[in-house]
Amino acid sequence: MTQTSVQKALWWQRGIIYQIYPRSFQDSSGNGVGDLNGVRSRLPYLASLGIGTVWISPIFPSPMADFGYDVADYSAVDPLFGTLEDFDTLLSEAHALGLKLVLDLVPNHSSDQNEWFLESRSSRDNPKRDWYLWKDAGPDGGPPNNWQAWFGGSGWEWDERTGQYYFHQFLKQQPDLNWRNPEVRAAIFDAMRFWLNRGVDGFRVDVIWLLAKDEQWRDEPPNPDYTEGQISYNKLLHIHTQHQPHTHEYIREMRGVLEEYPERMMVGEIFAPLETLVTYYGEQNNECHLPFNFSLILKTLDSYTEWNAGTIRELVDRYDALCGDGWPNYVLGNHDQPRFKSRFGAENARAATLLLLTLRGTPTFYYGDEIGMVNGIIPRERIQDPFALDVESAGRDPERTPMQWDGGQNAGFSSVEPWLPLNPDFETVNVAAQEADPYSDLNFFRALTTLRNSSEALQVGAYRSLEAPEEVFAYLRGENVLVAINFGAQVLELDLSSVAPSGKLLLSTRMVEARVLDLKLVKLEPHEAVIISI
Ligand code: TEU
Repeated sequence: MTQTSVQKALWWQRGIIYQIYPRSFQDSSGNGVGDLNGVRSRLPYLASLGIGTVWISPIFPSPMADFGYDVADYSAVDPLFGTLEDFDTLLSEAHALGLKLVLDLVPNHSSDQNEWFLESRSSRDNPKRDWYLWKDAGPDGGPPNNWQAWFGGSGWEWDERTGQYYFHQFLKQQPDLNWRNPEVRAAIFDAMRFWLNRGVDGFRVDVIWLLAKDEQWRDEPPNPDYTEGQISYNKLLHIHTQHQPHTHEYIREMRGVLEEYPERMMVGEIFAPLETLVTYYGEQNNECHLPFNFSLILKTLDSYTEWNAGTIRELVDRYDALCGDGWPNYVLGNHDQPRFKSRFGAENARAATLLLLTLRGTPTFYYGDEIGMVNGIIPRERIQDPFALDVESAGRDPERTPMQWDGGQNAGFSSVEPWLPLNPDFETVNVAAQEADPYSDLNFFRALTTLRNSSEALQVGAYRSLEAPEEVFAYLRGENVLVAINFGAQVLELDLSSVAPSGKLLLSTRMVEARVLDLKLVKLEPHEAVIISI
């Protein structure tokens, strides 16, 4: 790989991305749902974290069937979140603090209440009919083929009035746009320009790998590896609805829109094996700046990656090599996945954070993880996520509970009962309590970002893993930073003297004093991770 100097590195290569789920960050209007002015009031906190970029999940007008991932108007702000003016103020204040701001673009599907779809479904000869995927019934009068929706059941919905089916990969309230139609692409590109012209720094692009569909509408074959208990969507192999060749073409066009502006970026949401994932950089690095790498979360779509030194080393080694000239990136959590502290175990949370922030590439961090938020507990009657209702699981609400600002009423999130229940641990796990404690998770996170932001090796240095005992993952960044993580519950003594005779401990998950270390005998406590300069 070509070593980038820190001066040459772009903001999205250097800076940490922090994801805000706007419904759950800070309510300023007193309705129990977070909003833009709420985010704005927390800008000083965001700046204090040492992050570089804030990504906000969708804020556009939406019936909220999928909480904003069903967009009714791509060029406006939902009144629930505020006004366009609120947005502009937030953006300029964020910029003044040196923070970049990235929005969530949802181009694969719109809301069924979007004007475009209302027109499209109004008659078969409406000029926007072809903006969505309409098909006649199959020979038996049923759906045109066996394509499924992620959230359960057939992906086809019958439209009584016009006597055809339309396709939706998610909820039936989220009809898929027809990306083959150049007018659709132009409309989405105009929406991008609408935000770029206001000064937005880029987009996280929702399900970018699903944009194109098989032009022959062929049935998908059964998945021989399907087992009972997986989501029903996994019964088929999605060879005709995922990773279609035209998708790359559409992404290149989208990239072209970003290139009309200086230094804008897109990060694409893609679930794929690493070998496929890296194809989304584009052959000439002309597709996604960052194709989201979810491998620290998911092994396959239905199984989580375990907190195991060998597993993680193997995937980091493979991924780092596969990236070639593309810039790597890592994610530990988001609004669709259980909190990593719950997945990996509380005892491993700091080590996982240290891992994320010391690997080569851009880290994406989810709001609340810096104070150690865990999955919330959602009583059946308070479930909000439509995915949970469809698949009879806990769904995604547990990772969407309100940010825990203090131990007072509604955790400082809102003056009224929040839209999702607070995690009961908020009285002890909250920002205010952790501000006051120099050894808190929050201050550990800050120490880590401070170190990363001042270290050329951690920001842009090459990555090389080192031979180490089974329970340890150890690697070098650049020439002079060494990271070692104890994945196990035993005290370990490591010999790291092959890289240097001695070093200086810069940071430990235990937040002990910096000190000189003899690398012939480095002692790691259970679950401890360390950063050493050599
Ligand atoms: O997610 C796509 C996706 O694949 C996830 O929905 C995932 O399958 C699911 O959450 C189970 O883990 C994106 C958004 O991130 C998600 O919030 C939206 O619901 C979805 O697209 C539709 O827009």
